[in-house]
Amino acid sequence: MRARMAISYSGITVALREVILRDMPAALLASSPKGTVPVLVLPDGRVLEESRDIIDWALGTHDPDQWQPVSGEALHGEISCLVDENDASFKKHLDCYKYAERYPEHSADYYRAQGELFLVRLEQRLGRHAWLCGERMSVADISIFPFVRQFTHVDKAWFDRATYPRLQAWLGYFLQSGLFSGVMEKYPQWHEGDAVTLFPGDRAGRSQSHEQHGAG
Ligand SMILES: N[C@@H](CCC(=O)N[C@@H](CS)C(=O)NCC(=O)O)C(=O)O
Repeated sequence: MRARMAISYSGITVALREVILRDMPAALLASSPKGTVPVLVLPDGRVLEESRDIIDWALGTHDPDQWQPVSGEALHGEISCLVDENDASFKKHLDCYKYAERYPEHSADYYRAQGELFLVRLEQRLGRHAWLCGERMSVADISIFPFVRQFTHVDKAWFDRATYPRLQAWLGYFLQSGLFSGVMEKYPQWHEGDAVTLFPGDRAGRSQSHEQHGAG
């Protein structure tokens, strides 16, 4: 989701190949044997296999609202650290909480409490400034939002009752945004020989076109 949000925001059009994870197409595995999505194949043959690399590439191509601070700024390091923490520990707790039956060493409540340590930090950050890393939206907000969304969806009633007013408002902003609804559109599974599907939508006049494999 975050790679698609960054591509959509940057105004680049890619050829989208929707993948069902249990039915990985040979073409995807030929480009990226590690068999995860998203994968972006660039016209020069480079293959980006991590969503963060795709985001960096998209913002490096066009970043109209400067989501990515200039390299070398202290903010750059702060954003990287926060997203690293999201991708490592918070994502691990999210997976355990979401699929608690697969991790019977602890209860779902335990995993939720572990994940909440990160939510508390996000809430505190939003108390200090309007967005996670400052007064403007940054790549940190975009990179972390999909995971917070998943976490809160495990037990939405719980999250609605919980006292994270700023995080709830922050999440609500994204859920109502055109950026989010634009990436939630469903696409049919891609098969070899299919006509090209453009993402995001068919935009006349776009000149850049790359190939992206993604799961919905
Ligand atoms: N580090 C990767 C993680 C991507 C990831 O976990 N993708 C999931 C789908 S959202 C996947 O491909 N899972 C298939 C698998 O691990 O077998 C990234 O952010 O690009």
